[in-house]
Amino acid sequence: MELWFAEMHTPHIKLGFRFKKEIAHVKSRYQDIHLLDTHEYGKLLIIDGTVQTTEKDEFIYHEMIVHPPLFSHPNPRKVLIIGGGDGGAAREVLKHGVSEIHIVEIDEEVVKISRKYLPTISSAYGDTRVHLHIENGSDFIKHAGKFDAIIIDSTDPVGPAESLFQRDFYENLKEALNPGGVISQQCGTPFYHPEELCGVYSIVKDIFKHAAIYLAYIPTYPGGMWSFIMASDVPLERRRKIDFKTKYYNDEIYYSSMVLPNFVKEHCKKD
Ligand code: AG3
Repeated sequence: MELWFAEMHTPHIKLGFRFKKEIAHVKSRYQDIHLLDTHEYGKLLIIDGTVQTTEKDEFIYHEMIVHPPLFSHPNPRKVLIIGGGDGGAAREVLKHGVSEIHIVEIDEEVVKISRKYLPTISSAYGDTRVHLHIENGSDFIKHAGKFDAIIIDSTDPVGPAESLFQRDFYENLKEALNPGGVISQQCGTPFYHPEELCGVYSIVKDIFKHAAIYLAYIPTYPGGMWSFIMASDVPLERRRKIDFKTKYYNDEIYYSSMVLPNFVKEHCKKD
């Protein structure tokens, strides 16, 4: 018998993964979490039926949620990650030689499963500069102190992550940034849900002096094309060249990822 998991991208479209076995299944206080061993993509982490990360393509998402914002900063020291319980974003942040990383993850079970079964993604937890807080990110940010960069590595904007896509959250983020600080956030699939991206973009560009939409190509996420936003009160420029190894991000991609197809520009009324 063949075992298949499929994420519904719309009620009429799904992407299926043939898998060998289910490694773990936990129903936490917040979400339904599965870890599958797939034939094509290595281990696959699923939350509430949506693909979060796979061993084979996680590098694209984790490099792209981290490196464009961090290379926009001349010398990031203290970084906050909201969500990101699997540790993949923290692993990339460590490459910048930062002094402190705080991960605020609402669901401890995501951390436990990742640490146990996804060692290449969760390796940052072994570093003494990484501090984990099991708390709601939108509460944490009100008493968090100040950071050079804040990365919002959340699930989709329904369920536990909903408050991370609302205006007062971004106002609090701005308060929690040091001068020259920068934020980034994943904003979903521009092909199927442009309103998610454009909603965040219109709030963020109101609150910060500079905001940019940028894209990456992620085979296992709905639509394949994925959107992110970064924002700051200083102009978004590449302030350093890369001096470590990556598999997706490079100096050219810093700028080319901000070049948008017309349908995205038009949806977000951006010229
Ligand atoms: N967080 C964003 C995943 C969103 C995917 N959405 C979907 N498949 N419908 C990824 C967490 C990785 N650290």
